[in-house]
Amino acid sequence: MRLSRSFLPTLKETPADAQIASHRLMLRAGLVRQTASGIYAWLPAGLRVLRNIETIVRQEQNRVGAQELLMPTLQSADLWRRSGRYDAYGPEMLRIRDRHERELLYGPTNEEMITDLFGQVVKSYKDLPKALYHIQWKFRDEVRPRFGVMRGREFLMKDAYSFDQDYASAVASYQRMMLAYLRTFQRLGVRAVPMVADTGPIGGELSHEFLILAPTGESGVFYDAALEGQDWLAEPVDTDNHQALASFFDEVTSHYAATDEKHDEAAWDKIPVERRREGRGIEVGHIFYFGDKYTKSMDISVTGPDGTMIHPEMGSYGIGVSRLVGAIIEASHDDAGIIWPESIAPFRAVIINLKGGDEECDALCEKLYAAGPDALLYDDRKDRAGAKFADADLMGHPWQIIVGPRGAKAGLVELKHRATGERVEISPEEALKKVFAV
Ligand code: 5CA
Repeated sequence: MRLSRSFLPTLKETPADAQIASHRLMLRAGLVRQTASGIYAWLPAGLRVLRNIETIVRQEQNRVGAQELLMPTLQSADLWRRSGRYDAYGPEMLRIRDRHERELLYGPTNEEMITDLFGQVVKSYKDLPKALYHIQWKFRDEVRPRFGVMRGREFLMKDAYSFDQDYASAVASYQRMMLAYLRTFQRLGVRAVPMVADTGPIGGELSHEFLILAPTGESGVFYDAALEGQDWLAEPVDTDNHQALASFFDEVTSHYAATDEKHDEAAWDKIPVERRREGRGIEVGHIFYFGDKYTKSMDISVTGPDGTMIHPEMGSYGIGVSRLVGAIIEASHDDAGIIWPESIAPFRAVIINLKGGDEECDALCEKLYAAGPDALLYDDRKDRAGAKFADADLMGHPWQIIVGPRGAKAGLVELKHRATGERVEISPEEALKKVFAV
């Protein structure tokens, strides 16, 4: 994309109402604009980040056998009356009436709808297990929407739901999702630590939250350093093997990790001092096992192995896709701007033309731009070099390909790495190869 023709409105000034770095940077880098309290429009660069996150989330969900579908944002109140949650959910639920005075709501989550859909289709234990997910906008009328997309009212969530014939199989589904989450967050370029959690309005007895460490996080976190540095991508776990899943799960959960709500001083004191890690964290994912809470209350059953009817055991598994954009920036930025992990950057590189109008600079930039893929941005604006550098740092592209008159004469460009600040002078072909041949 050419910056001169794009809709990527960067701001020099710091927006007055944004309290934390990620919110300021998301506005300044032109990723989002607020349209109403806690509701945001995603501008082209922001949307590219969301889509990149979705792709990784999707691949890792598919990898553990979850199937994607798409449920609507609007749901009928009657569906929620069946589980008893319509009245219990409280003022966070946005309730709507249509022209026939029928009661609807904007979905804050989808346990009821997926349970109903499941019940319409699956009639026997032989069709279990099943795991289904979608990536859809949710609405929760938060009392205090704040920190931009981090605590919005409308937000994008990946929510998955598992159905199993018994406890052992349901626990394996839960463990499979935990692995998928650890792999997902690692691929997104961040460390998210799973911590024992409360279940809140979703209910159930087993639950973990995944927290990204950042000083502005809403929760205090305490964890054992043994949880750092584990490589979930390099160590494949056979997710069809309950034994292998259980030992993976036991390994992860054997190390202490808790938010302030669940913190246990006695257990903490037993961890060697040099391994204690304390800080703040942002919740980017939350997984729940709640047995037959919904299948029972909504009267959904399937034929069991001995011919009697059973209520399948369920779990639900959320990832805050739009919140992740803010959380990742919170964990990865400096004074100059965003430092995108390569896997989700809206653009992988920007070509910075230091002297627009110079025949050799223009020709070299055009040649580079024509040879690059869609993820190559070209700053062809008639601006000063300083302004282009500042915008490139602000927008956080992992690589900057800098083209100046001296280099252009010699057939060379400067390649700058945003995260480390390292610069090398190389040929345009080598620069493209280095940036895009991953
Ligand atoms: N049904 C379950 C799991 S599918 C559920 O709704 N879980 S949740 O309430 O924990 O939400 C899942 C994730 O959505 C959270 O971990 C968080 O990352 C994200 N989220 C929740 N509320 C908001 C909000 N107001 N703004 C942005 N993201 C949010």
